[in-house]
Amino acid sequence: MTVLSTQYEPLLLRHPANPILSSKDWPYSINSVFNAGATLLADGSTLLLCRVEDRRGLSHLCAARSKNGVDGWEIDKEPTLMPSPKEYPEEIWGIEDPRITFVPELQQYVVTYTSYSRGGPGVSLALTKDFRTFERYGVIMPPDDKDTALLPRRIDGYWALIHRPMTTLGAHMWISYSPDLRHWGRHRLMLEARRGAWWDANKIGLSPPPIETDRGWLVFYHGVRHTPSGCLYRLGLALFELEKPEKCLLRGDSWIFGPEAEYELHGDVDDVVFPCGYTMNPDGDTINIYYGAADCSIALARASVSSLLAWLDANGSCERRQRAEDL
Ligand code: BMA
Repeated sequence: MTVLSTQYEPLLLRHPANPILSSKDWPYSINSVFNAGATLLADGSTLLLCRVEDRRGLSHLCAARSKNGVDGWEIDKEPTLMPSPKEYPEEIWGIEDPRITFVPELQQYVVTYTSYSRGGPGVSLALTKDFRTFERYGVIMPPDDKDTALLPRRIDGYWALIHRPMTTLGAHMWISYSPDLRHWGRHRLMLEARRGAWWDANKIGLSPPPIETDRGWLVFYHGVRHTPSGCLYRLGLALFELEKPEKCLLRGDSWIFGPEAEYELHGDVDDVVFPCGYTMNPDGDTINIYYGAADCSIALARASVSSLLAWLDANGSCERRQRAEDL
């Protein structure tokens, strides 16, 4: 049996300037801004690709750039990536929740995002060098599927994509492989939602893209708890094998970050923390996690990768490993 550590110091520290971006900062009229993908640009500045919901209820993506990743944001004057339902009918009800992976082999950023189609949410992919022009590949995973990110390098010669299809098995995390980013196969169940009263029962999904460490891929995932007053979105942690990322090495039992601050508790959707991106500081250990708060604003929390790994060692177990491998 796993013995829970008695350490309760917070692993993710909220930035005092939170929330760092909201609708009042926007150069054009919007309803809300949240769930942003994040990356560092070649000059060391931070780029957020923000999900912006307009006043019709449809979302598009808009880039914001800052030298220090905290303030002084320069926001594109117009939407950066709009849904194009004429060419991509799966984007008819908007595009949402981008994740960004810089891929050294391609010298490009790969953006995966939710395309909201008549059939529900699907996964779309686009490549960009500068977040000004994009090469769209269209839908790569049919509905109902979302919460996707590409790993930054090939595994055994194939690109690897984490995603969350809804199947009769439930809302679990899967990984799929491709030779060319267009054709996907070798689907494997990666991490299952737990059941019953657990904080991550029934529905989980990848949060930011995985962080490559020498011990494995460190993965933040969100768990959705259904309560009589609505859903509670919280974050958990797991570690996967570097050259076989469907293999879970450790999974924390408790959540490590949940809605507590006013801007996380109250908004268009109460009780939501939803990170889609992180950046790494030059020390190679401090990460800046950008998260949507209550579907209304973007907030920032900092964490140390070595502390996250130490927490997993003290609080993680391999309980789910066998089952996921069996399927
Ligand atoms: C999820 C996604 C997120 C959203 C969250 C809370 O299913 O749609 O974009 O932030 O719900 O509403």
